[in-house]
Amino acid sequence: MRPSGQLPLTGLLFFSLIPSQLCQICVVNETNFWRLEPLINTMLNANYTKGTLGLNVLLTLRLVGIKNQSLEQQLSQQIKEDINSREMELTSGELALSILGLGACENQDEEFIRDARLVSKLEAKFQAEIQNMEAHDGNPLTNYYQLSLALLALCLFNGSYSVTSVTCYFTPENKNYYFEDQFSVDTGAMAVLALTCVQKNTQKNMDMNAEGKISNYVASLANKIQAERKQGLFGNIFSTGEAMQALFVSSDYYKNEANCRETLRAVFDNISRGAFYLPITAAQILPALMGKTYLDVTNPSCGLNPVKFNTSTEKPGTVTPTTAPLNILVKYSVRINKTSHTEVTVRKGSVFLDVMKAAQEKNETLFRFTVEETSWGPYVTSVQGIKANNNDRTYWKLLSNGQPLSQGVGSHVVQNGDNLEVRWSKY
Ligand code: CBY
Repeated sequence: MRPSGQLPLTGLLFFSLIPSQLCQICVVNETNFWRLEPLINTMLNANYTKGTLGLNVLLTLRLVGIKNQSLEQQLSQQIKEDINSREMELTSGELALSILGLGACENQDEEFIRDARLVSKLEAKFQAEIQNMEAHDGNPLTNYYQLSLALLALCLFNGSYSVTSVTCYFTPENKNYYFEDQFSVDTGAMAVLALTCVQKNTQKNMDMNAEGKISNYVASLANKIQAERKQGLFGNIFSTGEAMQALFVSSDYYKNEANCRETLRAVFDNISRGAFYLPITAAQILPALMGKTYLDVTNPSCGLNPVKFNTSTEKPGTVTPTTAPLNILVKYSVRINKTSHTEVTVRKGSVFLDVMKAAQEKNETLFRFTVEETSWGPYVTSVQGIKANNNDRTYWKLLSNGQPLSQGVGSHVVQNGDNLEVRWSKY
C-alpha cells in the first residue's frame, strides 16, 4: 500500500480516538483566567493541618496542572502519613480521593499506591459499604457520593468490582441519591463519572446487558441533574462544578454555547462574591472550569500544558470592620419532637456556630452540642446528646427562617432578627 493511501485512514482513526466529550466541554478561555485567581489563591494559601483537608486540593492541582512543587509535596506527604496512621478509620471516599490525588497524572506517588496496596484496601472498603447496605435497610456506611468516588477510583486504577453489584446498586431510583426526596446533584454527578468509567471498561468485556443498563443509568442521572438547573447552576453553586463534569461526559448540554455562557456567568459572579473561600469549594469547581473531569486523571495528557496564573501569597485575612462591632439579636431553637427556644446576642458577622455556642452557655442541658471537623468546616454530630446515625439516616438539619441552609455552621453568617433552627431529621 502506498503511504499516501494511509493518510486519510490514519486521520479517521485519530478522530475516532478523540473522546466525544471533547466537543461538549465548556471551558474558561485565557482572557478570563484572572477571574479564577481567587480560587487558586484560596487553595495555595490555606493552612492544611490534616491530610484529609488537602485531598481535593492535591487532586485539582495535578489535574489542572497548577505547578506548586512545595505545596504538592506537603499535601502528598500529609496524605501518606494519614494513610499510614489511620488507614482503618479512613472512609471509602477519603481513601478513593487519596488514590485519585496521589495517582493523578503519572508521578512518583504511584509507588506508594502500589507498596501500600491502596487499591485492594479500597476494594475492601467498597465491599464493606455494600455489606452495610445489606445489613441496614440499604443504607451504606457513608453515602452514595463516597461509594461513587470509590467506584471511580477502582475503575480508573484497575481495581476489581462486581459489575452485577454496580447494576444492582446504582439504579437511579435508589433512595441514596436523594435526601428527603430531593435529588442530590453532587451525588448524581459523582455517580455519572463513576458509571461512565465503568461503561468504558465493560465495553471491553462485551457484556451487552450490563452495558445497556449502565448507559441507561448514566442518561437518566444526567437528566435528573439537568432538571435541577437554576439560573445556570445545577443544584446550588457548590454542586455545579461536579455537575458540569458529569454533563461533559454524558450529555450534549454544553454543545449549546448559550448554556455554557449562562453557567460561567453564574460561577464568575459567585467567585467575585467570595463564595469559594473554603479550599474544598475551590478545588471542586476548578477542574470543570478548565475543561477537565476526574476521568482525566489517568489520561496520558493529564497535567501536561500546565497553566500559568497570577497568584498572590497573601494569607486570606479577616476583613477589618470599618465601623465599631455591633451586636445583633437572633432566635435559636432546637427541634426534636418539641421545640426549645431561646434568644441570644452575638457580634455582627457571627456564624451559626457562634449562635449555638452562645445558646449552650445560656442553657447547657437544652443546647449542648458536639461537632466534628471536616473539610467543609464543623459538622454538627449531636445536640442534647442525641447523635446523628448513618444506619438510620438521621442528622441535624440546619435552617434559617424555615429554609434549609446551603452552608455549614462554620460558614453561614447570621443576620439580626434571624430565626435559626437545628432540627432532628431523616434524610
Ligand atoms: N464527601 C461526603 O461524604 C459528603 C457528600 C455530600 C453529598 C456533600 C454535601 C457533597 C460534596 N460535594 O461533598 C453530602 N453533603 C452529604 C452526603 C450529606 C449527608 C452526610 C451524612 C452521610 N450519610 O454521609 C447529610 C446528613 C444528608 C448532609 N450532607 C447534611 C448536611 C447538612 C449538615 C448539617 C450539620 N449537621 O452540620 C447541611 C449543612 C445541610 C443542612 N441545611 O442541614 C449540608 N449537608 C450541606 C450544606 C452540604 C453542602 C456544603 C456546602 C458548604 N459550602 O458548606 C454540600 C457541598 C455537602 C457537603 N453538604 Co451535606 C452539598 C451542597 O450544598 N452542594 C466525601 C468526603 C470524602 O469529603
